[in-house]
Amino acid sequence: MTSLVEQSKKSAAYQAVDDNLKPSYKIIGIGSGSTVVYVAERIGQLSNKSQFTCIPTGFQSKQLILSNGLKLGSIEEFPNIDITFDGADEIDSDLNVIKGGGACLMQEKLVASCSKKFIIVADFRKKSPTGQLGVNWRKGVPIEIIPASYTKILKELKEFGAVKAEVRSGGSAKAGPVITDNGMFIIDADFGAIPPAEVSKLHNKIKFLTGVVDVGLFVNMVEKTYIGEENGSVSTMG
Ligand code: ABF
Repeated sequence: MTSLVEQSKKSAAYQAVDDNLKPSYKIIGIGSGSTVVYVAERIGQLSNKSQFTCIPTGFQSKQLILSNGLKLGSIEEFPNIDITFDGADEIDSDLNVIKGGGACLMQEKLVASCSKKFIIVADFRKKSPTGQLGVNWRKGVPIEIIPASYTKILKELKEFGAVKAEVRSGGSAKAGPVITDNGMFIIDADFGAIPPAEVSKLHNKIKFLTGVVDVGLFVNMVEKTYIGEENGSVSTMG
């Protein structure tokens, strides 16, 4: 039996594709995570799917494109993307989002920044209940860093007010740090609730630190969000 959360992911993804994928589009960005699985599935059902070239945001995303019979392209060949669909860890009232729970934030931001339209698909748990980031998503802001810089950056994040900041590990003490598709580490930094007006400032401060590759705060990038609600409906913002 499909769970409520799974059903809400599917409804949001299917509606986002149905509402936004125009026949004139050629290049589509495909994000990462468990909600985008349904985006790729929906695009894979279209009779005109061969007209689209899909640009991945990481290894999982590449597999999704191929397993749904879609044409795979690269961001190097196609830096002008018509539309990108991606998931999120949390969404605030200004459509700023936390991303990177799946450790793909750098390539997700690269693809999003090359896209004319950037659409977020998510289940009801991702909408912040207070409109601020860092409320439901308590694991912290994911930050991709160059491995040798972690001691320095952990110290700087604490000076910036992080109540907790740590290098993400593979789940056990023995597993060691998670390594991204780019060969980097991820730090998760918990700043508590971040008011929408402060997100850009925090993003810029972190991004400026030497050793930071990119920050899982996506500011002023999202055009529209599709949220699968608990009652089976899909709500949109933007
Ligand atoms: C990616 O997958 C992320 O940046 C985010 O961390 C996550 C969302 O996943 P899901 O759709 O599984 O909740 O898009």
